[in-house]
Amino acid sequence: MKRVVVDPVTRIEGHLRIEIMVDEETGQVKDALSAGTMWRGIELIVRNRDPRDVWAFTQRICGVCTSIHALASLRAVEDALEITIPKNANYIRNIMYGSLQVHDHVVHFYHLHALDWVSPVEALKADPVATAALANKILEKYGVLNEFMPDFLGHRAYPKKFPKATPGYFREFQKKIKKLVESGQLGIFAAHWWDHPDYQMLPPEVHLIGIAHYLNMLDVQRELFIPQVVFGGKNPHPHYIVGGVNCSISMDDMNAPVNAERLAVVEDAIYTQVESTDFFYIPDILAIADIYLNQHNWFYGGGLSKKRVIGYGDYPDEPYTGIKNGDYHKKILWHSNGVVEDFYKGVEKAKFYNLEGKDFTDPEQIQEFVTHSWYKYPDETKGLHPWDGITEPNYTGPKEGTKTHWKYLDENGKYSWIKAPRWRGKACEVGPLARYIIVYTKVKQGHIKPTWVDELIVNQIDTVSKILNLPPEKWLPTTVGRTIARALEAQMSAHTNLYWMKKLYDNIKAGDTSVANMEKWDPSTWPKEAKGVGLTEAPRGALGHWVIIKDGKVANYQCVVPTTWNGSPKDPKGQHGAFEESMIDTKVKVPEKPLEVLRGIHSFDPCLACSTHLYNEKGEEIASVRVQ
Ligand code: NFE
Ligand code: MG
Repeated sequence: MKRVVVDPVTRIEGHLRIEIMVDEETGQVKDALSAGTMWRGIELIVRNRDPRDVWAFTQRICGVCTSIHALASLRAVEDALEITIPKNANYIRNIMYGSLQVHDHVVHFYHLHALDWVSPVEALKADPVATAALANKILEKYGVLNEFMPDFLGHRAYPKKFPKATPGYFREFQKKIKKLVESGQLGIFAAHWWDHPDYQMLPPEVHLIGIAHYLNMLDVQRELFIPQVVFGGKNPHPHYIVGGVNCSISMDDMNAPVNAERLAVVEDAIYTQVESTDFFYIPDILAIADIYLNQHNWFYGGGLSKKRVIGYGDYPDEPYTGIKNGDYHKKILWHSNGVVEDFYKGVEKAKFYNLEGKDFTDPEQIQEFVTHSWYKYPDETKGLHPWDGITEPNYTGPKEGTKTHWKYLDENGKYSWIKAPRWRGKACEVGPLARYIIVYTKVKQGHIKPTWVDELIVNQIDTVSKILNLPPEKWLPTTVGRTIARALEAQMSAHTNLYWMKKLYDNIKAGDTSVANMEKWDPSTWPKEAKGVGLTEAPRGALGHWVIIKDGKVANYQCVVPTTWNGSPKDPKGQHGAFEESMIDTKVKVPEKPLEVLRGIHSFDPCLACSTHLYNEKGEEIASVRVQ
């Protein structure tokens, strides 16, 4: 057995350490641990504050998915105080949310995950003429999803922005890569295991397509986020307000925050989102996936997604009054709320459990455990529902600077700053893959009358299954499937933004320019005590904020965040979190360079700032290998 430590894992948000125990003969990972190595305590900072301010604090949980914590917080406070936001605010919040999804997913794939699949070194071996021919072939074969993608505005026809692939395009990018490699200073491409045998699994032309698009998307990505800037004033950390949004609308006033001209700018950004996902992200990932799955039989990393996934649902079509009373789930277009078990057995055999309304207030359903986390509970064999949640740090690990510092994680004791959320005591995976599995199961088993968003998702999954010639239960719950699901979700979100734009235009045309409901702004209108829950589907998975308001102030606040679910350590029953399970479901070719495992971890798009909601323990090594 070899024990391999990677600390810190790079190309993620925040500070993550992983340890794997590898059987050297077979390369099978036998056991694995993941640890969040920092802590901040935003949940404590918002205590005793005015609940109308909390969205601005919680948004600082993360510099990546910032606005999603504002959204969850607004929803929690509005749920507690029974505030219904105006139609325009609902559509605008949905566009800001959808834009976050597209931006976050595109940047994750190209800039955090792509180098697990494609290499600049291999890209130099490609012929630009052959690469252009292949890129156009890829677009034809894997771009077929575009045929059923709806365009609710019909304002722009392809290809206005992105020209067909040409040899010149690839030659230019190849020159840039060559300069970097020849200088001996790889810059943004430094410190990767470029000699790993897995990079030989793709032809050089695919590598060049991937790296060229990596560089191209560095430029395009900022355009994807323009809606945040128009509606929220800036990015990161756009502005909101309890009761709605705070960008007033006046179509023909040149100086209004939202007018005809600025909406045209938003619309243009949304079409750029559509083109980036339809013509780059989807074909690129499907081309790589097809080769990995069908030519190399590479089905690793499913882990917990095979056993159990959870989601909360999102995209309220119209304003709702209350989440915990069930109105939110009556209004949503995206029915990813629920739990699905055993999807790997096939969609007919998978087990489905619904989650809505009062399920989120039930103390037995969602709980957090701290048996293996650096926090203190009165009884650590039991979990706590977020309304009863306690955040009391209790670091028991080795001290910085001492000899034993970070030698090994203490798997029998506490070993992470991440708590362990569980559903009815059971470990679950969250994220795009979870959401896609849940919608697919609900529609195919007939649990819901599908909306157009649900149908679109089923159509995407069935089309990809046809292209890959594999049933969903085979390709979805894998590392590759997790990465495909994120791309499909980005494409769905981009096209959904066109739908919200249409609704926004129509509503404004009908004479409604209201953006905020201020009826309950004054705390004297509030009950003495109120409790709320705010739900959303953050880019990395199901996100919930739970608030208790007493005498106009926050009495308790708990965030249960996607990477807290996925990156959780073990619980009292010894169940691993999703990162750990995915590592155990993987084989590595070179134990001291576990690229396959990193690829699996990256496929979750980990965010440690969110999950530990930062005191930085300095690791002593970047990557180290120890033999047991
Ligand atoms: Ni910091 Fe986050 C997302 C949240 S953590 S990125 O998405 O919530 O998983
Ligand atoms: Mg928390």
